[in-house]
Amino acid sequence: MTGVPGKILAVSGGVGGAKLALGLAHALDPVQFTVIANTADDFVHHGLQISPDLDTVMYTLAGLSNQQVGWGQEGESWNFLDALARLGGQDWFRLGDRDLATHILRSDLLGRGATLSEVTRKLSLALGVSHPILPMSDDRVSTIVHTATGEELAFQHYFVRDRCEPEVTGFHFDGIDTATPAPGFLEALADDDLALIVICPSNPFVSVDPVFSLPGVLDHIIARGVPMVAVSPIVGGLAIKGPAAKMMAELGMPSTPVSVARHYLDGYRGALTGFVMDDQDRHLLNDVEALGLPAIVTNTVMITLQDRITLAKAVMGFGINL
Ligand code: FO1
Repeated sequence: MTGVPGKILAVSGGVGGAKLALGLAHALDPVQFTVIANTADDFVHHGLQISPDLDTVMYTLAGLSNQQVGWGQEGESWNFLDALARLGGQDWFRLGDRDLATHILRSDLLGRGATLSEVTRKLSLALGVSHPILPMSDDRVSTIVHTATGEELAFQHYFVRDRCEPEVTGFHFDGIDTATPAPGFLEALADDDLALIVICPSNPFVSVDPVFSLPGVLDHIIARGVPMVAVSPIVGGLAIKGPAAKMMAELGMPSTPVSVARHYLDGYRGALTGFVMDDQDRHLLNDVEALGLPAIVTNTVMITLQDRITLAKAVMGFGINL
């Protein structure tokens, strides 16, 4: 389906974001749709440059992603990790044999002077992904998680090694003040044909906030006045996947779509113009609209590919007309 006048830019991080990105990719031509992926989850592990949210959206659009957990590749083998553990190496971050090729090639190319954007383009084209996937920045930005014990954790240590168990008190994004949006990101925002920005159902704090904290991004969006719609990652008081609801509770927020809407409204200087929430939260629609935010209720729980495509079309139909 195109039928959509203009271009769509989606901001995605994590598994939930990639699901909607896939629905949008099925509904839009490659010239119409670009994904901006969070890179503040990135880290160096075993000497390898690992970009989980870029890989999750790349594998998902390539049809290669593990359907059970959403990250890594389908049909993986684990010989590398087993051999590494036998040698006494760290095996808490599970790198499959096929996935390892991505990290090795990315690390090799980056080490020889390529930018993250150039590497992402090479890898995604090699995997047959025709819709452009851009890192939010080619500069290193690292989410640091502040915990109740006072310890500050690198994101993957919090998320994977410590299984999201530490109590969160806040975050900061190391490197954000000097990071610049990746080539193509600001150009996409300046494109006269840009009709809509979609914030996918990703973790607001650690997947979405880093992207909009990049210097210049919100300024460009506000100057353009382009519609921007967010899909709630919280359904019925829970995150479909990941620690968003737990983080909200620890930050003193009710884990509801209303809190997500308020977080984006307060944080993004009025750039948010619409909100999409699940049927299960229909009773909260008035609370969101009372914030002055137009909202719709639809099915946002994406089990099947058709769910992804249907949600994508609902988001576009709503957002385009804001
Ligand atoms: N998430 C986990 O919970 N456990 C893992 O062992 C794990 C390994 C992994 C390997 C490659 C990759 O691209 C992602 C991986 N993830 C894993 C997900 C990763 O932690 C992402 O940061 C989350 O998806 C949140 O964005």
